[in-house]
Amino acid sequence: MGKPTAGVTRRHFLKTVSIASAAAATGMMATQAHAAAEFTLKYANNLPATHPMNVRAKEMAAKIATESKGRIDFQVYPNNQLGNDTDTLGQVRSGAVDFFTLSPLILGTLVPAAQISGVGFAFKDYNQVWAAMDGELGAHVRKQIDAKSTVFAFEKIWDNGYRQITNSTRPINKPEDLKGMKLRVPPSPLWTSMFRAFDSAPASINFAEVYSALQTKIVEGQENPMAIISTAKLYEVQKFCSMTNHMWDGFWFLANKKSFERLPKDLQEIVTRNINEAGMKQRADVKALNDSLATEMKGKGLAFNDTDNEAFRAKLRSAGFYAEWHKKFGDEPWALLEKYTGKLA
Ligand code: X2X
Repeated sequence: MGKPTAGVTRRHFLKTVSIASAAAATGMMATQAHAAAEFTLKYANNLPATHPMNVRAKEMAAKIATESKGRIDFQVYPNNQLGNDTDTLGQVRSGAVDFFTLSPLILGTLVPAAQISGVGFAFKDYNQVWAAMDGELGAHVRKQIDAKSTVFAFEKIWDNGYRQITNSTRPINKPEDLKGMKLRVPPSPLWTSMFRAFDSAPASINFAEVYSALQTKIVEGQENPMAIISTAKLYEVQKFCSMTNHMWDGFWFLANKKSFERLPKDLQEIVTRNINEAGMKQRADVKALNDSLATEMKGKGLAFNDTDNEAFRAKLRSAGFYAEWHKKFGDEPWALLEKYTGKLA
């Protein structure tokens, strides 16, 4: 700090020095706090910061910092900040990213068995969803993930919700309305297979590129739960929303095994408990939001129509979709799925 210049009173100078010193000290404390984090953990996801996933993730990160007494700096990177889903899956496999929430169907590009929770029209309601995913079907999928990759999934899957079809061309009232429609689907063999069974023209595009693909008409439509149609503002580039509820979808909270194992056991417990607790809160938020948005989305200009699930389910059956995926997953996993859903084909 320089000597007082002519015309600057001594009192003013001392006041400036004390403010500057306090600021420096505060800055130093913040740096020290940051420096105190023994472990910096990066969690990436593909959803807007306003989606309940990120609201709960931020809250969870703060709890982990507090409960670990600052030893963990749990950093949340929403909205594809560290790359799109395909890129980030590679990063969590290598450990460049420590945690990543990913749909079981996109994870299917690495662990095919994980796609079983996304079979079209499988779960009739959330009672069936959570009985299966918190029960033997979820345990089966997590075992496959652990056996086949360098990542593992925490016990409580986070929610995405039931998916609806939006597009800019026509309402989808019956399966025939999907014929030839250029629809974006996430990169996953099952998603592509399902919309081919509907005779549409599915295009695999990562979520990071969906808004622009719809805006430039590379594709006519896409399918997602209402909370994503809203928070990603897809209503700005779509005209119709058909309530097909064609699939329940979730997000496995994935961790790189080596990254997690570097944590001492007490910190592993803090991270595990908070991720599962946040997942349970996020489930409640997502369901409430998905159930609440139709009126608001109508106000944004989306034209809504309901559909007859049975007609779409019958189309999948006649196209051989259920038989194809029963064969791909195998008799035992399929029987495990039907234990919760009832007979599907
Ligand atoms: O990519 C999608 O459509 C999304 C955001 O729902 C998933 O992550 C599966």
